[in-house]
Amino acid sequence: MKKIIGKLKKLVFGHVSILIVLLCIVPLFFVGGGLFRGVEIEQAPMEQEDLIVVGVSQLGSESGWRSAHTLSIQDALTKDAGYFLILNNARQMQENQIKAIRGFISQRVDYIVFAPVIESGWETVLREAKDAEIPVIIIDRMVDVRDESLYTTWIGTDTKEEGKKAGRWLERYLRKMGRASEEINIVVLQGTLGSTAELGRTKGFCEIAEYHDNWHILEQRTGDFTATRGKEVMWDMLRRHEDIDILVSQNDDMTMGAIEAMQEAGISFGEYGAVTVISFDAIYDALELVKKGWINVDIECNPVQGAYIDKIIQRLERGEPVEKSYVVEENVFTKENVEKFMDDRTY
Ligand code: GYE
Repeated sequence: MKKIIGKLKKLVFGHVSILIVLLCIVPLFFVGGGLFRGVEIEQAPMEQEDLIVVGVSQLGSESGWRSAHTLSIQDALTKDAGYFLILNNARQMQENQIKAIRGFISQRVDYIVFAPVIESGWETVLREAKDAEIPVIIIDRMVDVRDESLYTTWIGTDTKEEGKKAGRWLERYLRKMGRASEEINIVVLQGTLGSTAELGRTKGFCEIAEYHDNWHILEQRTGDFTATRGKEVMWDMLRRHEDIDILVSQNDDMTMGAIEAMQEAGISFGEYGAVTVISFDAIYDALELVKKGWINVDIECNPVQGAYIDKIIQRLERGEPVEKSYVVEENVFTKENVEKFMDDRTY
């Protein structure tokens, strides 16, 4: 009998202890998942030790340009090229980017790469990365920090120059049309406020506009770089301003939204229309509209930055010095030159 009771005890306590262990372990899984809920950071498996682990925080997926940018990173940082890529989408939220970067630091990745949604507010997290001795490569947009040693290098575009190109194109265009001394009403659809692309393009265009007393910027408003917001804001601007001559739209997605708004409102635009359209990015779909004469000019912004990241990491791996910034090349497209560039455009 004693033996039987003993066996029963073992069985019951054996199960109870398994249960206790399970009760302790299972919540840990949930907590672990919860730490990065909404940020979804992939763990680098142990067997990837011979690969270079790169944590990339992409700011979102708001535009065609952004998709091309993300793709170029994925194309460059492949396993075949020796990388283990952890890619995180911050969905336009700085706090998600900060969480992702902290996650990369705690995983001790080899490099942190990130495209900051806006310029301000990065000091603390960048200092954490520096203290952890993880090199940081900033891509696309810039950060506004006093201490430049908080990042290793930056790869991006000269967005202020892009804004100036738009202004200079408009000067030439108005001269060509014999309208250089007419009163010209301009509306501007801005990108995400406080982002390098918005700040640079706004500043660059305004610098040229300042030389012309007859250029009137009626309104500048953000459409957050998306087609939906671009359409909504354009609708509202058309309702409130009767005589818009020029639309400056800081990316192609907003331009496409604004075009829809103008079509619905019965306003003509483009080469033969009332509203001259100036756009930025030059993604394939927009170049088609340049070819059709719907967009008068598209100022290129080059999203193909993945190969630069690879080159820089390889240099750093060999212990070679890198520049503090790399600016990618860009063009200006109008109906006259657009066709010869379209064949090679993959985005
Ligand atoms: O122009 C826009 C995107 O930061 C340069 O962000 C980039 C901009 C690009 O959403 O389409």
